[in-house]
Amino acid sequence: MLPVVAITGRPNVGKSTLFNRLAGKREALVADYPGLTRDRRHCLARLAGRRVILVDTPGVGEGGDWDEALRGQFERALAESDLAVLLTDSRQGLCPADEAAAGWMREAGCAVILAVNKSEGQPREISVAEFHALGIPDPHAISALRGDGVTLLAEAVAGALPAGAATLDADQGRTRIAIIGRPNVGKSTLVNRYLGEERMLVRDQAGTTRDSVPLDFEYGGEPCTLVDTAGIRRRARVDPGPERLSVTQALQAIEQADAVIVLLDAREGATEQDLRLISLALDRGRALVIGANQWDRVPASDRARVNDELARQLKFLDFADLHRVSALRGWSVTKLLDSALAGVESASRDLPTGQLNAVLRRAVEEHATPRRGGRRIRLNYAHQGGKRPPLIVIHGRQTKHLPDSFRRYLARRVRTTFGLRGTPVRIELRTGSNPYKES
Ligand SMILES: Nc1nc2c(ncn2[C@@H]2O[C@H](COP(=O)(O)OP(=O)(O)OP(=O)(O)O)[C@@H](O)[C@H]2O)c(=O)[nH]1
Ligand SMILES: [Mg+2]
Repeated sequence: MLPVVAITGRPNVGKSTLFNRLAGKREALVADYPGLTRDRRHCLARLAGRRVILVDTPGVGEGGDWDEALRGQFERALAESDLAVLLTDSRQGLCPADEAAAGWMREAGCAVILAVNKSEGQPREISVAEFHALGIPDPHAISALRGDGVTLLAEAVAGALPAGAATLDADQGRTRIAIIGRPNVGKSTLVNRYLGEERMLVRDQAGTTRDSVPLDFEYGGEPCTLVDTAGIRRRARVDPGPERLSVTQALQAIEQADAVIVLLDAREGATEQDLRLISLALDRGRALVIGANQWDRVPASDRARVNDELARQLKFLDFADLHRVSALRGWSVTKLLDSALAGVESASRDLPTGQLNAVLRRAVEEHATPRRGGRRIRLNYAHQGGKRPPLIVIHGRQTKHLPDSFRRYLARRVRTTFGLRGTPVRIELRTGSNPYKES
């Protein structure tokens, strides 16, 4: 489990600015796919070397009023967090809403670090003076915009986090599969189907009860573990209410998995939230398979249309298998596992340098790179820089001007040549004669 850090505070104090600064350079080098909804409120970040899930929250409590809907979001963000940064604005000074937020966090028993933003150009003591009244020790004076004090803040946050809880160990030879999806799409039904169907899947710890090693099973001789999203702890300081999409939970599950099954409701097609979940799995580079569930409930006369619509919506995901399934009836549910395992196998493949360079040469012959200032962008040399997902490092000249569409084209060529299924392929471009120098 990764620790979760929420950035909270009134509107306009600079939460999103701080979020963006702490998020830093996106780890992912997956090309941006047109049509993907990206989540700008959650990200994986590294604070003083510690990996965390960072959550940006909407501003609450303007003028001491609590907008009910926003407050609900605020409470849920806190309930899922290990620690909150309460951000205030030194220019506006202490506001009733700051006091309300601090009071509420105290009630909720939430660990809080206070940061006084927009403090550039004045001594720390002056910035923080009136905020001592909030009763939160050691306020930080920062400028999210300029970066002043942000490193110290990040260190303080990292230092205040609980010791790392155990995550599933990557090297136990088990393939870890997460099932994520919006509420009520049928995740639990699918999990039960996998774990209950003894003919199909033999759980390999005979005699162990479901609560001790509940989610290990064997599929086609392959030891697997279902990453249990339902069991991913909700920090139950407040009643979470009816099941809602928790991006934080989904991120925790993605983090622990080798492959992700995104389950959606075929009757509704790929909704914006489904696309958001897909983008989170892609950003993390996980092997991916899509299950269009409740297929048994799509009237036969409507299936062709629903199918076309899904294919159109998910066209950008050309490398991921899409299966029409019914978790309830057991239709095609093993295909999801087949695809997940195939995706992990593809993601782990060795891609020999000679063949990669042949792919690169042919790709550029058949489709010339664009020109930049009269000269073509050059792509000279490729090698594999990593696995799970495959990372292809390409060295050349002026590579930072290569359009995303060309990057996607290269990824597609690599995938088709090597027959990779179910995994994104990352392309990292470098400019410079020294292959190991960053552009
Ligand atoms: N001078 C100064 N301005 C800042 C700083 N941080 C943010 N701002 C500005 O404050 C304004 C609000 O910043 P946001 O990051 O959008 O604030 P927010 O808290 O996310 O706002 P909501 O999400 O609407 O609640 C923007 O104009 C920022 O450029 C800072 O450190 N110094
Ligand atoms: Mg914001």
